[in-house]
Amino acid sequence: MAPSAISTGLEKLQETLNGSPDGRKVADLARDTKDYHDPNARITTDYGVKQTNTDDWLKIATEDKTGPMLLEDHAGREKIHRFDHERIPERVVHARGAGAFGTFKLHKSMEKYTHAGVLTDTSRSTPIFSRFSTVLGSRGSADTVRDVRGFAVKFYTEEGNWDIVGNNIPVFFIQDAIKFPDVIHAGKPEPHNEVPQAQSAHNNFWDFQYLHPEATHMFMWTQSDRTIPRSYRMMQGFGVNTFCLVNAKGERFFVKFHFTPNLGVHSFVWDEALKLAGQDPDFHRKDLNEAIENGTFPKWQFGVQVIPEGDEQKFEFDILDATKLWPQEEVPIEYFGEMELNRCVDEYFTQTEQVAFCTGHIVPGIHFSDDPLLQGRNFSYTDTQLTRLGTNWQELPINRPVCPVMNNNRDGMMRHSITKGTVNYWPNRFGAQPPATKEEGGYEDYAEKVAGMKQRLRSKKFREHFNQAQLFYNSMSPPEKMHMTAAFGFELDHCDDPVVYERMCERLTHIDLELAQSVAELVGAPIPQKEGRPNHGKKTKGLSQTEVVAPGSQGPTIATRRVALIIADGYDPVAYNGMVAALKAGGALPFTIAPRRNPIFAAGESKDSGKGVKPDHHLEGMRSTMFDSVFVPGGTDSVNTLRKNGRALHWVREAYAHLKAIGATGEAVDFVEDACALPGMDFSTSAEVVDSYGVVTAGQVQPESFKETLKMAKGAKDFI
Ligand code: HDE
Repeated sequence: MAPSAISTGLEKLQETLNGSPDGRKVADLARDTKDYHDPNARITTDYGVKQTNTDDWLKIATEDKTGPMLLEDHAGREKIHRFDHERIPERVVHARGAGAFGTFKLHKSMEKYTHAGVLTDTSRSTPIFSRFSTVLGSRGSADTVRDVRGFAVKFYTEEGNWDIVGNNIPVFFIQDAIKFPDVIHAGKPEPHNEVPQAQSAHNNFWDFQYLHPEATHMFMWTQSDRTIPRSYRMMQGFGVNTFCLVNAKGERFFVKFHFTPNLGVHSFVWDEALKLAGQDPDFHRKDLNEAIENGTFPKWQFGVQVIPEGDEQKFEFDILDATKLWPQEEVPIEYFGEMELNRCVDEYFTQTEQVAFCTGHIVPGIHFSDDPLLQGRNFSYTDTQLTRLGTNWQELPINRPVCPVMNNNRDGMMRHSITKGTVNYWPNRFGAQPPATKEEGGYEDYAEKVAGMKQRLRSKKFREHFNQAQLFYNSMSPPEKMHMTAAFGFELDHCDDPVVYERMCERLTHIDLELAQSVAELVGAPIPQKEGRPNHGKKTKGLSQTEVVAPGSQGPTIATRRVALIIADGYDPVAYNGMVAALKAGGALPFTIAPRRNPIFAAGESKDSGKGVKPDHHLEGMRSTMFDSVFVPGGTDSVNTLRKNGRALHWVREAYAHLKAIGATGEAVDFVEDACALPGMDFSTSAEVVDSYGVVTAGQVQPESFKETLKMAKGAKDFI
């Protein structure tokens, strides 16, 4: 028999496995992976019988007449029946997402805090799977909407799976899990008309935000640039909830988990995000795959903030309150390892869709705190998988651990494992499968004395909601504050009920009067005259995204940035080739854009030469929003053509309006300056353009000058 699809797939994956740091999960998945492109494989039914015709239903028919179809056609029925049942319920939140495989490498043992192998054994590389998501939108919604992003990581450790199910924002809307259905119902499309999709800009969301003051800190974050990230690769990840670590001596520590991206934190401007939602709804998932496929693997430094047991009460906030962050001046982040994403998924459904994260998945040395949001989440995640995936969801290839699994949980729909033996209970007369001792790696619960009154209550400190909302706002840079005013302006403009937008403006006076007044002016609410609460004026570091720097990273880089080079026939080949080479050398991704996708010819190059450059896209096929930067080389004919092309003009002007780095050489310098000029602006000196907006031009072009040009572009503040 010819090698089956399964064995070919296995061999291929086995090859990948050799020398692969995350080999354990690769090998594990290989058991269930087959290669569709195996040349020896033939189409079969699900029960394995090869098929000769999958295009015509079996029917009574002649060359002249098509008669009735036969129910007898099992293969026909199987094909339709399988199709009818392809969909599973999408996630009730975080339905839209993208995932990738990777590796976690521990650089520094954290044994002073925990005995978890994954955080103490520096010789280990732990395979991981990570999924990023939006929260409110359906599975088919756009990537770039204003929303919190999910940041979930599954560590396939030697002691079982450990999941961190985090977000790209360190705090949350609610303190107690029991409010989750309310906050999500309020944010999701309204019940009467299922509008709007994937946005918080509507009456119900803001009605709830006002009436539920504990959401104040979080909504300040959602109105910041954090909710319109440029890339999943450029977001921080936060565990949000307070977890505990316990060391070998039995000492306990309260911790918050942090992932800090090596590329820094960057965002779109709102206009870009809005346009991209229509122009390229898959922008973020494509961006993730593109980076991995190009070998520029996204990396994050992994760290914790630690509060030793006994110090819980030393803070003005309750350390179990998920609407509060731990200011870094008070509790610094200790970094201990690096997470890298280095392999795209082989199949979306079986991996990214079927992956199931649970906050309850922890390994020995890691524990829960009494954080009331976390405790409720621990119930919800396992529960929701039953609806999505069925009882045996932990057996799915993407979810199963790389260490042995053995217990007396049996049966249920779609059971895969076959467990040999005559008993399925403990204790049994054979002494088979006893629970593990602590020394054998068994999970030991932390013994904690608990006393209290049974009542529906949170402690006093949970009732303060505005201190950190102010702290966050005060910590923003001036452009970030400006963006927040505009974001509130947009969101509340979409609320048509004056009750909603007027009292939200009033609520903003509890944060900052000037902010409240600017927003009120925009959205048509009475301009507040009095502070609802004086601004304490305090700031803290690391909240402005301009301040987020991963330890050891080199700071802003052009690597992985998408740069569009716009040319037409007669372009200057020295400038074009020089820039392409310089960009590639810097790890950036150059894309050639032209009026057509058929070859474009350089100045002096004959159209009959059979050469020319084949552009990646034509001007109408893409938009400037999909690129980080635009470069236009000179060349009289090329620039003359571009000047007459409205779309070319729009490309440059739009990139300029989105504060992107723009470069031009030779004849293109004037073209770019004209394109960027707006009525009333003084462009008598290009220096003004350079200073304020990161436009870099060079009249004379020498190949060596490209290094310089690139350096300037890298330095242009708005590029990063
Ligand atoms: Fe979730 N959340 N959540 N959540 N959450 C889900 O689980 C829930 C919360 C987060 O890529 C669901 O498997 C409750 C905070 C992410 O597959 C569900 C509460 C944070 C993902 C659920 C919260 C998150 C989810 C839906 C309040 C940041 C996507 C599908 C107590 C720390 C994971 C699923 C993925 C998904 C419940 C609050 C992050 C219903 C009850 C806070 C990243 O179980």
